[in-house]
Amino acid sequence: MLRTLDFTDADGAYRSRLPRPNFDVEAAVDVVRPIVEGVARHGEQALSEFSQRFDHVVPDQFRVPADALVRAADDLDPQLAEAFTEAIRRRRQVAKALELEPEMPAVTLADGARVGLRNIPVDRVGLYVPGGLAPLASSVIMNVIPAQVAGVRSIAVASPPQRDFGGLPHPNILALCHLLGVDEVYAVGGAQAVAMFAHGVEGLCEPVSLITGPGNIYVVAAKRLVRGLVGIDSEAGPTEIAIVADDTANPAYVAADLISQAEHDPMAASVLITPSVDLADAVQGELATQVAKTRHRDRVTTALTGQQSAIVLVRDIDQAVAVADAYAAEHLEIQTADASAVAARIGNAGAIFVGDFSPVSLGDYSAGSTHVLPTAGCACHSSGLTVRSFVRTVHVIDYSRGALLEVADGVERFALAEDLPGHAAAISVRRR
Ligand code: HSO
Ligand code: ZN
Repeated sequence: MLRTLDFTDADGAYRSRLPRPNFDVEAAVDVVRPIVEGVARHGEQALSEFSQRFDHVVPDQFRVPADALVRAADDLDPQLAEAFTEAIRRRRQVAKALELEPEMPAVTLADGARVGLRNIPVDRVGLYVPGGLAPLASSVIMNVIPAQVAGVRSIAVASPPQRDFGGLPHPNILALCHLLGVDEVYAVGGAQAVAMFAHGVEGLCEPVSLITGPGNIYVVAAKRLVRGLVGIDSEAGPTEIAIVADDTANPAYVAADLISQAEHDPMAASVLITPSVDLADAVQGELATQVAKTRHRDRVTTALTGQQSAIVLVRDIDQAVAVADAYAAEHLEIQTADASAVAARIGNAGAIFVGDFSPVSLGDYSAGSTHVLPTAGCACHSSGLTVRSFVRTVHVIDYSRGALLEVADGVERFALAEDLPGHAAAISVRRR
């Protein structure tokens, strides 16, 4: 089912030889520009028009009423509510224990010369939760918790109105907002939601400073358009999984995990990197059996047979690590002998899932880690969404007169070397 790429004779230049989906954000930017401008100019009237056109329903009110949030939480199946609560608890524990940077004391460079760092949370953020092929309620947890732990004062959530739910976002999304204590929720989807957050809509929604959260190509394109006016998290493309596995791996696990991410999107990428031809054959066999039984077999098949998915045959685990680093997967699983040691050698990945019992599906919901992760190779320069994503680090410079005079000659010389005498004067005026 997966095509095979034989890298056993290849040395380097892996990145350009590895498959990627065709995801043309620039083309989508032209499509969303009138939507973003429409919302910026005409506010709610434009939201109604685009809701009708893209979501085929116009909510009675774009702001979800408080009682709808409470009702959604009350109506939750108790066992699902328990699963939500446990996922929240674990994600919050990791965010507080590992991602919240303690404020360090300022450094004293000389008598009276101090430089410190202050972590200041972004004041107001807009979090987008997709509807689309499957409304991803878990994304509420992954966006809201790091923002809350960072200390963001004002959090707004937007998710597309659903015709089947009377123009409200999916009830699980509303229930999770309520469980997390978020009461500013909008039934607004896609590029319109990004525009609403970035520009604000009079009488409805104040503009935000930062927009995060995954979405389809139009959401990504809209974020690219408003970037600068507001901050955005990294641009998320179709989801991807890479698995480094050897002949100790269980082919049924490997196949199930490849299918799990292919289930998201016909453009999703599933890549197996292995030195074992036997494992590759066994995984192909498992895929044939498991795909036939899976509910979303059409889009899974499209994703697995697409040019973006493959089995990459390598010489050994060393080469597997090099290829995995070149791919810089959003999700990288290691199913090999001594998986921790192999994982420790990985330089580029959004998240690393170690061993047979840490599948990506666990991380999607309840591992405690984030599932908002860099795609398309961006893991070589970007991180997933954590508390840090919601904090700015501000240098605080506090010098006395004496401490300034100690470096004054150097600063003035430096400024004159850049032909900026005004800069030098701002020092020399303090000599008198
Ligand atoms: N695997 C997706 C996140 C997700 N999966 C949400 C299920 N629900 C991108 O990391
Ligand atoms: Zn997933």
